[in-house]
Amino acid sequence: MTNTPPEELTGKLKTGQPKTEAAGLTAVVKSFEHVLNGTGIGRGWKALVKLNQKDGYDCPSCAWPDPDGERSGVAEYCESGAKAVADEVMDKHTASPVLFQRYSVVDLLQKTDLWLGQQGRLTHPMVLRGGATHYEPIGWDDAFQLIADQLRALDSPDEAIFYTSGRTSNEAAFLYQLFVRMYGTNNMPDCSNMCHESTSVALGETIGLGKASVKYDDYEKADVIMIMGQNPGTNAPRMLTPLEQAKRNGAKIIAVNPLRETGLLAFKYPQSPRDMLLGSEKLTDIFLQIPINTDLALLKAMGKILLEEEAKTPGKVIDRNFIREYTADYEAYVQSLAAHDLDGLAAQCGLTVAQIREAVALFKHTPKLIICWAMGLTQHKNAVHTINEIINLLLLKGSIGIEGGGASPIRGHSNVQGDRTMGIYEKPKPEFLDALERVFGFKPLREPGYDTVASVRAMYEGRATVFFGLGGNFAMAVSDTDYTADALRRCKLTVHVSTKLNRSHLITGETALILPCLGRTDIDRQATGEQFVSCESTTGVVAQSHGIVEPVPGQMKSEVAIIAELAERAGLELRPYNWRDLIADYDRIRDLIEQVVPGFDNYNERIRKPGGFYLPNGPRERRFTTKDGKAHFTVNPLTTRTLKPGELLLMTIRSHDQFNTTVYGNDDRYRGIYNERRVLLMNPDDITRLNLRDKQVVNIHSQYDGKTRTARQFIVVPYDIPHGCCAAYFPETNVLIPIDSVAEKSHTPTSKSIVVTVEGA
Ligand SMILES: Nc1nc2c(c(=O)[nH]1)N[C@H]1C(S)=C(S)[C@@H](COP(=O)(O)OP(=O)(O)OC[C@H]3O[C@@H](n4cnc5c(=O)[nH]c(N)nc54)[C@H](O)[C@@H]3O)O[C@H]1N2
Ligand SMILES: Nc1nc2c(c(=O)[nH]1)N[C@H]1C(S)=C(S)[C@@H](COP(=O)(O)OP(=O)(O)OC[C@H]3O[C@@H](n4cnc5c(=O)[nH]c(N)nc54)[C@H](O)[C@@H]3O)O[C@H]1N2
Ligand SMILES: [Mo]
Repeated sequence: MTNTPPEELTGKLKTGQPKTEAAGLTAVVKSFEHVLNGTGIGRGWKALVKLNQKDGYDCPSCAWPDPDGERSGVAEYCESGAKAVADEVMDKHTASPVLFQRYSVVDLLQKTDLWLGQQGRLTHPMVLRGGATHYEPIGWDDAFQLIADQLRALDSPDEAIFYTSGRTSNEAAFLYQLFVRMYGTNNMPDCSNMCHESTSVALGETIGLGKASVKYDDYEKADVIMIMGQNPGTNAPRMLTPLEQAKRNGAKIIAVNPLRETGLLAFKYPQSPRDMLLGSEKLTDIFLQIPINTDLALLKAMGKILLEEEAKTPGKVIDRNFIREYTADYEAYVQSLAAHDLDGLAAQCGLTVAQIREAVALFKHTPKLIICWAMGLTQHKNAVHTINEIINLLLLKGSIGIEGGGASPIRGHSNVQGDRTMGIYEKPKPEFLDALERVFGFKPLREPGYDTVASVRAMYEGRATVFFGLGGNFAMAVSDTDYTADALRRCKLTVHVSTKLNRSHLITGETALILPCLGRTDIDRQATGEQFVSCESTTGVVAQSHGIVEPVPGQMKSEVAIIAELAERAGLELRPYNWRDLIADYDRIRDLIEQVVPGFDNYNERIRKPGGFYLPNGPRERRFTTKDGKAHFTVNPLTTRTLKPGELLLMTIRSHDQFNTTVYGNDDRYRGIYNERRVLLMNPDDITRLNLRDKQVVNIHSQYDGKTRTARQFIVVPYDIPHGCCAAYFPETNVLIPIDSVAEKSHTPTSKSIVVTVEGA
């Protein structure tokens, strides 16, 4: 049986010049096009105008915050947000029982991910019974009973795995982890394990909190913003608004990326008449186009230059008072830098020392430096080290805990950060478990559970036999697609709580269930009336999200209701509460959260204020909750990777027309690629050197521990990318990433550095 999307080419690839500015009118037109393709004008318009408004819903597309204070008066949307909304509100088709009657699971596996998504919202609980070829409808009660029976039949609760994707609300996430811990396991892998886990580990160790230290307003107050390994034009377009504002206030922007991403070059704000008339704002002042995974060398070089400059003009460059009062291990850091020479570091990142000096000159004399980063840094073997090195630089400058400066990881999924705050974590902190024990009177398991990669291994090796996914598309999102698919197929039961059909529903255990749920945009009515939920943005603001469109006809339930009913059916007694009462009124869930999670005092009152509230953040006030209360400099080994002749380093990235594993279309407009996703972006010199041709169809191989993995049928496209590097889209290339190839400490799959060879197909 196939695991991956069909390996057919569309035969329609067109390429053009990459765009030089992001957004503008085309983005507005595209937004409406997407919405109107899936639904009528009334419903579509309603959905768009309520996006990120104070009486509206939190945009499902990314975790970028709203401006501080009130939420925007008019809808602040972007093309990516509009696509995500269109994907959810579509009602021209539904993936109802008729669809599953017409197509067997094997038929559906032959379809592309784009096709699966286009079938519309899931409407009824469906079951695939052992040996059956088709999913068939099942009543909710029977579905819950089936899961409860299976959970009860396990020898140990640790034989079940409970995955979470990052759209789940705080309320649902809290109930989910409570249910799972009452059941008796910490096997709670989440999409964070594949995403910003390296960030959480690095920041936790160095500054005591794995979250951004900046607020939204800091962007407009910064003197220098360095954007590393992130493509905001596609993946966080609303971030371009404060970047543009920062530029107007005189800030300088440094971008570090192997690709000249359009959103980093220039931006035209689609909702500003001024921009539409006067044209785009140039964004990046210095572009450092470095080869994949050489950021560590660059950051070390920057630190070395700062120290040199400080020696020339003592007291003018680094913040000695801050270092003395708030940090530890400075000496070790300084000493470790002495072992490297600038020329060597610069050569490793393909730059001249002069180029790096030019960048450092921008922040030499100001602490108002923000460094942001995303997947370009987190998904490498040495990711934690690279992020540690960002912190070294910020500590040298005293940039943490000041206005206009700080560490700014840009989270991906819209509530991935909130889910962690709510306790979705395979390694829960003892204080969190103590609080659960105090409030709910049960003894939660203290041993850590499986993270994502460990879960796959456990299923593959038969140590876990039930997989439950709250959102997401596990089979496609995780590395080593064939291995992961085999792991899922060895399960007794796989269950997915989902809004839309995806490939994970088709790669099943002996028995499989699809439980359809309401999405962010849907009105959620319960016994006491309409409910709202809450989400946390990348800067730690918790705000409410209120569905605004009528759900499509069907039997969907809210995530909260699904979890609470399942918990009840599993016989878990919630003293002194009652699962049903929690479904009736989500305020009651928020009351419980308030008792367990610090920072949520008067949750129900504060969540009703427009714009929500900031969670406490130690580093923002220079309170570093590490073991000794200090922020830590770290010494991070510099590893160099030498490629053998014929080898390239592959990064797997997102196109402009996808949200993670959800494919909206086959274009990547900003990069000038149309009608095809199976492309391999290569440096023109490498194409010649490897005897390949422009538009040649190739197979890509990765070798790891003596095993060859192959992704078939990709078209070579010459692109402006450093020598030795190449890029292709995920999830199609996840087949190439060995399950064991993970970042040190964080275990994040190394999705951005895979050694590959390429040969004509
Ligand atoms: N429209 C849309 N929005 C999204 C998503 C989506 O799929 N679509 N996904 C959401 C999620 S979950 C996430 S995590 C974020 C992801 O947001 P991004 O992190 O922006 O996503 P990627 O496409 O993985 O892009 C990584 C960027 O890092 C660069 N890069 C790769 N390797 C390196 C390296 O070694 N060094 C440096 N300096 N740069 C490197 C790539 O060229 C690319 O520009 O976006 C969120 N928002
Ligand atoms: N090679 C490679 N692999 C990667 C990455 C990479 O850059 N390269 N990026 C990684 C990253 S950063 C991430 S975050 C993961 C993403 O991994 P996941 O979070 O598992 O994947 P998504 O594609 O976001 O999940 C999409 C599915 O979620 C369901 N869904 C959407 N909205 C809702 C909702 O409101 N409720 C529920 N219950 N379900 C919903 C829909 O059914 C949809 O099909 O992928 C990772 N995988
Ligand atoms: Mo992510």
